[in-house]
Amino acid sequence: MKYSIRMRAAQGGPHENGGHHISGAERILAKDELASAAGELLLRALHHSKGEADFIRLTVDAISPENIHYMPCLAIDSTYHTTPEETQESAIRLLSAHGISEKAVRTALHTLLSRNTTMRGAMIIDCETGERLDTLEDRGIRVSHLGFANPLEASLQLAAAGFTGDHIKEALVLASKVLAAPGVVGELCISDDPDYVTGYVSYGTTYHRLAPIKELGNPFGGRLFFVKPNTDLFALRHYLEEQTILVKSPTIIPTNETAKEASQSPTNITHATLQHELQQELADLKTRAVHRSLTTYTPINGARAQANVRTYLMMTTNNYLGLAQSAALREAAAKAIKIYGTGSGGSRLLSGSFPLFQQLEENLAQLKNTEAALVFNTGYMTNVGVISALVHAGDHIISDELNHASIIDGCRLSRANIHVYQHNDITSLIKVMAALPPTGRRLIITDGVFSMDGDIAPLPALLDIAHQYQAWLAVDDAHATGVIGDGRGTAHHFGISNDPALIQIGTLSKAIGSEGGFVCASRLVIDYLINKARSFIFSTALSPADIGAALAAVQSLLTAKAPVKRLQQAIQTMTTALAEAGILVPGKTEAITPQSHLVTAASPVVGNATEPPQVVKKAQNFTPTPIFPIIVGSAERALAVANAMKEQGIILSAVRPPTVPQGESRLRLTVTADHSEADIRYVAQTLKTVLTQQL
Ligand code: WAQ
Ligand code: MG
Repeated sequence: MKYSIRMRAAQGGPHENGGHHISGAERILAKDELASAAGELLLRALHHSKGEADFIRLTVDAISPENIHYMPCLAIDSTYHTTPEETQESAIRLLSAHGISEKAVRTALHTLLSRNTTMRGAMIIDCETGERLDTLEDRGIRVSHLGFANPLEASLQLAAAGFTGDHIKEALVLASKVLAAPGVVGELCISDDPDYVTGYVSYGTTYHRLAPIKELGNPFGGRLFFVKPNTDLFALRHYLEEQTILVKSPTIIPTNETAKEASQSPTNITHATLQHELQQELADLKTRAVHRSLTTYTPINGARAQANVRTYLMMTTNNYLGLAQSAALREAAAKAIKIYGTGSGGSRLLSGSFPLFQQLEENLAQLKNTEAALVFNTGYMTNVGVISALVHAGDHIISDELNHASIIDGCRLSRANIHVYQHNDITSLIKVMAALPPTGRRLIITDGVFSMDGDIAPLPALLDIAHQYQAWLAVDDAHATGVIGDGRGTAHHFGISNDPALIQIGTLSKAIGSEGGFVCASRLVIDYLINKARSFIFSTALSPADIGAALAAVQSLLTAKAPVKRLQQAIQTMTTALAEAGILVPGKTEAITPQSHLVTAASPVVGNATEPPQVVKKAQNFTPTPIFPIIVGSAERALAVANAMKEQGIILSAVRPPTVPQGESRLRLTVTADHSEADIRYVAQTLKTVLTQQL
């Protein structure tokens, strides 16, 4: 639990009775920091440069963690001048370069400077006209409920950069909160302390200190909050006065001087040594058989591709329904190009949101049974954007140990605390949840179908836990959409209906046969992501061809069941064929022999000369996904088997560390709706032969 402690001090009795305002301050602190803060605030009121307070009111109230929002701190920049006039001109230039009209700044600054009473709060100013919009007279808007998330850390960071004292600390927090307010585009502040002549303007992500902004000894100050026309003043005031905001510790940008010094500092890494280092690292990857390179394939359909005039069976695509080469999607993409052109030309929030987006998002929401959906440019960007928007420093992500790299990267980018639980292990998850501290948002995240193992997350149990521990549950259905649950994904597979705690992520690039990613959730969460997900906000929108094709695919998933049925049939056929070939695949096949517990997945059972062939059958824990992990052990062996298969006209991938753990290198074999029974039997038989040779 956090506590807000506020101090208001005046001379000549309380403010309400005409007392003269001396000082006000607020901290948000842990319980054991309250007593010393109270002492410090009292001292401030009793020894103030504006006089000794004879009225001091201290207020303390508890704030429950779910009502606290966290946000980043503005970056500090500084400019110094010789006279207040120069400084004020500099303030006008800075603000008018950042979305506020010059006239507005001049007008408002004039209003502020020509007052001869001090305001206790800020004026709200129209950023186009300079007109004052609030009607709160001398009181103005009083920003409160704010502080640093970690006051000690913030003080130390600031001190390390040469910034000390309460003025900058309090102003930086206030400015960070104000600039994040709905409608606010900038701020100007002049201290009312007669001996404090440093003020600031803020805009974008910058807190720009300016001195001297007034003459020494001048007891008048004030704040101007510039807002866009038509800003909802009621909502703005509520946010500024009521919403608790904790600001993360600042990262200090170097001033012009220190930046110059840094660029001239000597380095022991020259371009020549750098080149040598890179070559060494690549050579090292090759010796460990984990070097990667690109091969060009010309796709034919979901089952075949050409390379160097040879046609291969493609057993490693995520084009699970073969839609990427279907006539219907080609036509839909071509039609979209004819109508809307080849590029979107801007981010979704600017000019890039052509009409097909809305249709696609409505259809995606319908597919996943949610209120709303939002399309991103890739699945990777969806995970990174959604995670880093929903949780921040001080929050908690609880993540399955085998989650996809894009989830891991999203977790890191969010700066939230990351707690990893054992793969699909509910007991392990509960242990993590029970040990979480009471503060911070909570996000449990899992792949729906795991990309390397093909197994399915136990979503109903995960959702129960999410509810029990007040967490969101995000499921990444990259390999589940178009595949399980009638093609609707993991939630539908388990019969889970629309649930406000559930966030469904997916991709348009795999079974959907196009390009892009998406998230389906409540209208509220989607609106939040539109405003907060940086990978969404700062990307140019996908092109008409991508969206046209995706829309056709999603519409067909909503109506036609045939492609998903064909895929499910291919999964069954491959499972039977691999069992008949005596090949063990976790989640797909298992040995019937009494010693089955001795058979490890790393030594696939195939009929070879020294051991009697074992009987293999469909696994009891069979999972209906198109991913068949054939675990072969070392990276070298995985590569050797993949190369031998390629000679036989079959492409599958050798998946090696770091994608999978050491010693679990595997062949990742996938089937699609386009693979015929004959294709599948040929693959299983060839695999048996090759594995026997390689044993
Ligand atoms: N909410 C809105 N306005 C406020 C608030 C508040 N909580 N507190 C003060 N103001 C207004 C009010 O009109 C005051 O007269 C004016 O701002 C100045 O307040 O990098 O000390 O607390 O070192 O005196 C800038 C630091 C210090 C620059 C500003 O403001 C730096 C300062 P003060
Ligand atoms: Mg002051």
